[in-house]
Amino acid sequence: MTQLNAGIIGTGFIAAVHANAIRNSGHQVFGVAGSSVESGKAFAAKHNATTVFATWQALVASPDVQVVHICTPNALHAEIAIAAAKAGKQIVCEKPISVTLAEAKAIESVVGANNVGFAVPFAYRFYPVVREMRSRVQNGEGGPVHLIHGNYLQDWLTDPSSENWRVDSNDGGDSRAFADIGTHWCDLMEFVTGDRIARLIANTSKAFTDRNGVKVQTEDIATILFETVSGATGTLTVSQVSLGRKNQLLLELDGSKASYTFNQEQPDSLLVGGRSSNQIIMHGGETLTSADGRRLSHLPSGHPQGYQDAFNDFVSDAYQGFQGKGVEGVPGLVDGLRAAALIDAVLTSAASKAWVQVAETTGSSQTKMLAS
Ligand code: SOE
Repeated sequence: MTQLNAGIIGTGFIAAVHANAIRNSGHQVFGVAGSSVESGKAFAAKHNATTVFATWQALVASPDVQVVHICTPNALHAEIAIAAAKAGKQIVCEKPISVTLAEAKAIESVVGANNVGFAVPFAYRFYPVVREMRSRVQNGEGGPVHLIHGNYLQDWLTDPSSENWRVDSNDGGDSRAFADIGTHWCDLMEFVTGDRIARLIANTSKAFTDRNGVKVQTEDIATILFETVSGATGTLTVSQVSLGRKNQLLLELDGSKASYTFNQEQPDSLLVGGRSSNQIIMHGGETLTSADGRRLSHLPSGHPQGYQDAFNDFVSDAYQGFQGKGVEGVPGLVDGLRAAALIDAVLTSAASKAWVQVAETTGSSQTKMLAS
C-alpha cells in the first residue's frame, strides 16, 4: 500500500477524528485549511500537518494533496466535492454529502465524469460486531426480518442556549437531526440487512422554538414509520435533545428465528435474542464467526474497541479502494446519495403529513408522494 497525502478542510471535532484515522491507517496528514489561517495553524500543530493552506481552494489545487477530506458545515460540501473531483482528487466527504438531493446528484455527475474515488464516513459499519450482525442476518441465521426498530438519541443540543452551525439551515440544510444522525441509523440498517426503506411517513419537531433569540428552523426530533422493500415494517426515533443519551445509536432487527440488537454506546457486544435463551456475543477473533468481524477485531475479546477504531478502519479500507484494492463494505457515493434521498423523503413527508416513496437515486431524483 502506498502512503497517500491527505488534505483536511475544516478543523472541528470530526476533522480531528479524520486526522487521527488518516495517521492510524498509515497515511499522511499533509495539509489543512480552516475557516481562518489561525484555526488552520492550531489544527496543524496539534495534528502534525505539514502545510496550512489559506483557503480550501488552495488545498484542493495543491499537487501534493491526493485525498481531500471535507469536514466543513454541510452547505459547503457540494461546492468543495465538485472542485476536488474536477482537480482529480480522491474524496472523503462527511455526511450529509449535500443539503439537497439535487446537489447530491450534481456531485455524482462530476465525480463520475472525473473518475475519482468518493467515500462517506458512515463509520458505524466498521465495528466488528456490526459485521457479525450483518453476516448472521444475511446468511439467514435469524430468519426473515419482520420488524426493524431503534433510535439515535443524543443530548448535546438539549440546552436552548447551545450553539452549533447545524441549527442554522443556511449552514446545515433544512434537516438537522435526521440529516446529521438519522442518516447514520438508516445507512447502518440497510447495510446490515441488505434491505431498503421503500416508503416512509415522518414527523419532525423542535424542542425549542428559538435558540439565543433566533427562530429555530430545523428539527431537534424526527419520528419515522417505514416499510422496506422486503416487506418488513419499522420505526425510527431520532433526537438530539434526549438527556443522558450521549450517542445512542440503537438498531434492533427481529427475525423469525432470532433477534439482534446493536447499541453504539456498548459497541463491543451484540445481543442475539432467542425464545429459550439470549446470547451476548463479544468482539474478538475467537468469539466472532464472520470473517469480516474477525478482520476488524484488532484486539482480543475483552479489550474494547471504540469509535476511533471504527473510523480508523473506515479510512484504511477507503484508502485501499482509492488505490484500486477495493474492500467490500466501504460507504461510497451511492450511499451518500441514498442518504440524500432519505432526507428528501423525510422533509417531504413531514411537510405533507403523507406517506412518501423514497426516491430511487439511480433514477428519478424526486420523492413521490403516495396516497396513505
Ligand atoms: C453530532 O451529532 C455528531 O458528531 C455527528 O455529526 C456524527 O456524524 C456522529 O457520528 C456523532 O455525532
